[in-house]
Amino acid sequence: MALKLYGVSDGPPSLSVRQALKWLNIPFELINVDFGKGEHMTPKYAQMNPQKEIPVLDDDGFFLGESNAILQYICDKFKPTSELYPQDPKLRAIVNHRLCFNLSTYYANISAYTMAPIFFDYERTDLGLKKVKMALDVFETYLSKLGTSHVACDHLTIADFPLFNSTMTLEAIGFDFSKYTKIYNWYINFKKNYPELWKISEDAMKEIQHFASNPPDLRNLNHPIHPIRKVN
Ligand SMILES: N[C@@H](CCC(=O)N[C@@H](CS)C(=O)NCC(=O)O)C(=O)O
Repeated sequence: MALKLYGVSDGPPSLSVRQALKWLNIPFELINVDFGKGEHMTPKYAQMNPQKEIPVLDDDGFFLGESNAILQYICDKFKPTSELYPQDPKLRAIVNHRLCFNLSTYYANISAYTMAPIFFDYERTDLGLKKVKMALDVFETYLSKLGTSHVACDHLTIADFPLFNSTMTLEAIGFDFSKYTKIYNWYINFKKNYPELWKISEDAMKEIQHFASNPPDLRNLNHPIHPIRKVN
């Protein structure tokens, strides 16, 4: 049975998985999950992913959430010799480290500042900005220390995708990160060198920008955590 990916069109974790599947030429069916309608919060969805988060991969009834785990699984299962997820233990460790860094720090800090105030009733705060700058500083340091063209080595790996998509949300809100020269150059080069992968992120960025100017009406979402903005 064809691989299925339950994804949301403007969600960075979903974009990263789509980019890996595209790069690896793995056929899959993309099932759009309507975040605004709370399709990811239904009991049926929770059967697939008890975290009620998007994306979820369905490999013939094997359900996997957490985009990092999905990225690792699709490489291991379908393209085990691909350079996208190297076998060399040290190189693989750096890839895994950068995936963890994105999940725990980079995306966590950046999305709270870029995405959350677009979709929910949050303000951008000075503390939030400090956290973004801290994340950028650390990422800049990692890139400087390695001195490679990509985030883990001198070629594309699965670690590039999530870090790229987190950074894309900064561009989406017009946040100038050009003084982080290593990040900036890596980001620009990704766009230039992988236009078909950038297209996936670019379409999402346009959606995010649309929502930034036209806040979505999520009053029917009944979200268990996030405060819903009042829309006139
Ligand atoms: N750590 C998860 C995060 C996934 C995630 O947060 N996805 C968002 C959409 S971009 C979501 O489903 N949020 C659920 C909610 O806010 O209700 C991953 O990398 O897959």
